[in-house]
Amino acid sequence: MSLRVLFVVYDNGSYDQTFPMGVGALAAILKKDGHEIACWHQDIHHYPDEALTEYLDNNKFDVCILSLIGGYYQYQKMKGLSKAINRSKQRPVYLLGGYGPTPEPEFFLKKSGCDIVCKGEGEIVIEKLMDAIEFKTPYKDVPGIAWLENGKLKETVRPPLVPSLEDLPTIPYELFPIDTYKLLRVAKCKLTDFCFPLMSARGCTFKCTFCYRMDPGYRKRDPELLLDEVELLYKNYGINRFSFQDDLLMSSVEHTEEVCKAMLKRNLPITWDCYGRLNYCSKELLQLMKDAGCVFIFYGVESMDQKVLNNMKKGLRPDMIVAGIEQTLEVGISPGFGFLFGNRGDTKETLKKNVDFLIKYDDFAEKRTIRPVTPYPGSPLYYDAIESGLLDKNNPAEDFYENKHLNSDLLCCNFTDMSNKEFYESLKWANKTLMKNHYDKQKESTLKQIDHLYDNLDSTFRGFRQSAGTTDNSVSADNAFSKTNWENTKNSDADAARFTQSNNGSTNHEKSLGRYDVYIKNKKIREERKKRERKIRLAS
Ligand code: B12
Ligand code: SF4
Repeated sequence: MSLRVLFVVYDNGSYDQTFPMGVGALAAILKKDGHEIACWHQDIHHYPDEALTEYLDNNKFDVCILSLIGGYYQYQKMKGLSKAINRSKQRPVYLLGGYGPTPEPEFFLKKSGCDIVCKGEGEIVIEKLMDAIEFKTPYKDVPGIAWLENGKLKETVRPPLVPSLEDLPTIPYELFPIDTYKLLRVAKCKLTDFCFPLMSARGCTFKCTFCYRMDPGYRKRDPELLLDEVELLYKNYGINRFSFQDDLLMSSVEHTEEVCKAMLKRNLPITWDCYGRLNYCSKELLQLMKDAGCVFIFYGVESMDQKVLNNMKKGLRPDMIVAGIEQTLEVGISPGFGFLFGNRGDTKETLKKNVDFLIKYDDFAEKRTIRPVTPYPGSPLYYDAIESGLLDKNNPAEDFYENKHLNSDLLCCNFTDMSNKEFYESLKWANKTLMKNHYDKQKESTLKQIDHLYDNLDSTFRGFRQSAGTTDNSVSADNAFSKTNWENTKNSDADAARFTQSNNGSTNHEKSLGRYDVYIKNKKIREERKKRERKIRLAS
């Protein structure tokens, strides 16, 4: 016998969608165990919440699953969808899981009316829970879950994490509308790229105070098996741009090297982006990443003030940040910047440092704005907010979700010495300055393009509309002609090349292992030089 399971994928209010990898991971386990899986894709079809009631009334499911992170938007979606599920005439067993419910299971059980909250990584939990549901055995024997019994919270201990990510079954992509998901737009993608998220590892070893890590530790995938999945997605779905969503692909120099080596070995015509750490940057490593197809690295910089960085346990120094960003730009990778305002120690002056930095190093790959820090439930900052009275200690989750975290661009808790009024005035100034800079530069570049078009009668111009609304805003005056609506006319083969499309590859260079060998050689030279310099320093 098997269970009929429905995944409810909520609407993110966006015109393009990120494939829900958590749902995919759970679907892989359910498929392996022979359960029947369906998805209600509100994210793609934008159905009203009530349509879920009708769907459940007309289609019998044993279990329905909602996976949720802890944002205000997801919380509101959860409330509407829970109502729709609970109203159904043949309501299935309703499960919630993910980053949102895990640290505050009781609150989510009560608010959603769901039957069970599943905590942390889900593969082991879902397998055992499905058995308990199917064979009607007690929940208390299932690890990593929480439920209410006569209004009282019951919880079981978390199971150990899956020791090796290689033991997990591959996501059953054939069960999902990948042709829609691959239309996702990401920074520095071309109009013709098919983009898709992927994980090279799970976890993060750093401990930034504002960040909630649901599970401890760090587990990486075998780079060769990771590349098997890249190859499968490229060959089966034409995906040629991979957006690594693990907390930190650059979690260590070693892991970054291994992934790059595997990318070079396969030599697929793909590009990729990832999250990076500035303390692991070196020009050689970044060059290796570039050679392996990396076009964009999103760095969590957070602040350019040392005290604020220390307060949030970021493990970075402003000089390290500047060096890393300069090296990134130098090798030709576009940097993305995450900045926060409102951590302990933040003032108007620290904010100004952030704005100055963003303007100086902005390559216009994305719009730059700064957001207030949010103490997401489960993060060290959440407990700091509770302890310092910024969140109600009797029901912090209720205070967070219902009263304080109403929008990611508005203050949730004020950790600074500024008044809320001063805080907002500062942030308003910062974001206006950043946006003005963005649009000024865009205007400047567009006007330059018009000059270029008519002065040079450039027949490769793709039309003004082609560039409107694209994510490629590479519009600095210097690179005005690398915009998406301009094709490369610099070499004599340009005309032939622009009408010839043998595959939808987004790189124009061959990736070869020779580049890895060059990297290793340069790394050795750099290490030797460092050793020599150290010896001289010690001797003098
Ligand atoms: C991709 C992503 C997004 C995508 C989500 C798209 C999608 N369809 O999934 C988008 C861009 C929408 C997004 C937005 C935000 N995100 Co985000 N995002 C991520 C990211 C990078 C990857 C998520 C992922 O796919 N993980 C891989 C899968 C395998 O893991 P998973 O989804 O957690 O699922 C596993 C478990 O949670 C569990 N599980 C989940 N559901 C269920 C259900 C059951 C029944 C069971 C048994 C188990 C279970 O099992 C799964 C397999 O092990 C994570 C960081 C990370 N590396 O996880 C941040 C992360 C989830 N995001 C985060 C945040 C804060 C946000 C924002 C709120 C930020 C903001 N202030 O704007 C916004 C939301 C704003 C908004 N308006 O919606 C935080 C979450 C913090 C929190 N406490 O919830 C994270 C952890 C980043 C971080 N380190 O801070 N995000
Ligand atoms: S913010 Fe980034 S580096 Fe810091 S703990 Fe979270 S994932 Fe790790």
